[in-house]
Amino acid sequence: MSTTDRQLRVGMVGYAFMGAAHSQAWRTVNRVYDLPARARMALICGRDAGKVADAADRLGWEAHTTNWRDLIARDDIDVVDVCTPGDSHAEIALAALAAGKHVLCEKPLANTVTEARAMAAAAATAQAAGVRSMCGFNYRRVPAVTMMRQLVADGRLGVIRHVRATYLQDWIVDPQFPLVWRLQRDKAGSGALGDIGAHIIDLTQFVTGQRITGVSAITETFVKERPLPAGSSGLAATVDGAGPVDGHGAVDGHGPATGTVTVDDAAVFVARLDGGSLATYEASRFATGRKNALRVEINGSLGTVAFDLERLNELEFYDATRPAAEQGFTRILVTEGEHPYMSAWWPPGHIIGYEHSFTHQMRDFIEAVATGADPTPSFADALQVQLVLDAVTRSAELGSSWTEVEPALATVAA
Ligand code: SOE
Repeated sequence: MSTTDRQLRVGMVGYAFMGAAHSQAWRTVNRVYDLPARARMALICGRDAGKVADAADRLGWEAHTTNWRDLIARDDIDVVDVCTPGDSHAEIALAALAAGKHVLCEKPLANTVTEARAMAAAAATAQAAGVRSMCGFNYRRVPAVTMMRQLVADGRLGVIRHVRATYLQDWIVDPQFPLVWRLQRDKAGSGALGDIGAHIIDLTQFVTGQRITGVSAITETFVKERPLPAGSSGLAATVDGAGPVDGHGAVDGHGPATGTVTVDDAAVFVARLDGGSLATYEASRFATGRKNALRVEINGSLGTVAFDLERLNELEFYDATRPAAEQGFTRILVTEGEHPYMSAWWPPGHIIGYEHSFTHQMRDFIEAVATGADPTPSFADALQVQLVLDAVTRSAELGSSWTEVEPALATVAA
């Protein structure tokens, strides 16, 4: 589709789930959208030479390397796409920005506020030199979510009173699920809170145009010890190839070694937003049966809009301004040409999927970089999400707003 000869040569670090999702988007974006530059999948980087060679072949990258510093040092790389666990986001992104590379960094931006502040500051400095950066909160770019934002911005909901967001998964309900990097604070920063809670924090702020100003939170780690992954070896065990964990008990053939889960399995918090809304958030990896269930409902003085990722082509919309006899939730099928992003895809009614949000993300990134604009969400936007994550963690640790319920008197047995 793209008629331009201008190329953006991309170097991607990481090749697991997000590396695959980003690769699909880099492969597709210029075939679907007519953009002022073409993404070239120049180089993929990963620690394991064999695995990254396989990934290059499978995902469509021209070359591969095991050294991200070499990737950043090359003058034939324009964009660095960071798809690694959170503990390396800052180091890689800071080096890339310093080298004048445009950066797309997966969410959450970092594992700590300190890292996120440094990244946001470096991005601001680089921006002055025309270097662009963006954080990969991809759900903003589901057409129905962008439409939610438009409905709110157009005043169709009136004054926003409630924000209600849940993101529920169940992939670690089995206590025998091993201690992978996402369950280690030093690798992931936090658990469900930063991994999937970050999405609903960003998404609700994006949709409402409001920012969270305060939270009261509780978190829980339901399963506190887990088997080390196969191939781990005692105290120096590596987990999922992501680095050492403090495994307990050497693997000496007498039962599997285990390690301590150092992150939350679930986080629940209430929040106030700066536009006066009250909000509730729930992020859990123990919602048995919920595989990747992100739901958001916004209640306003004039109406309600609701989104369910499992029905991502649809919005539920309640317009309280309609004649009483006609009021009710309508189902908007967000596949018309005038809907966000949809003109490039199929005729109305031909639905799209999860992976399209990444293609939309790359579309907007390429267009911004090629036209000298700043893509969103910026590192500053992502820093604000990190500040919310930090506030939730501190609130849960302090337990300051927690009020015990007076135990009921012993009830008479039924
Ligand atoms: C967690 O399982 C996860 O992969 C998140 O890390 C992604 O951001 C989300 O899009 C899907 O679920």
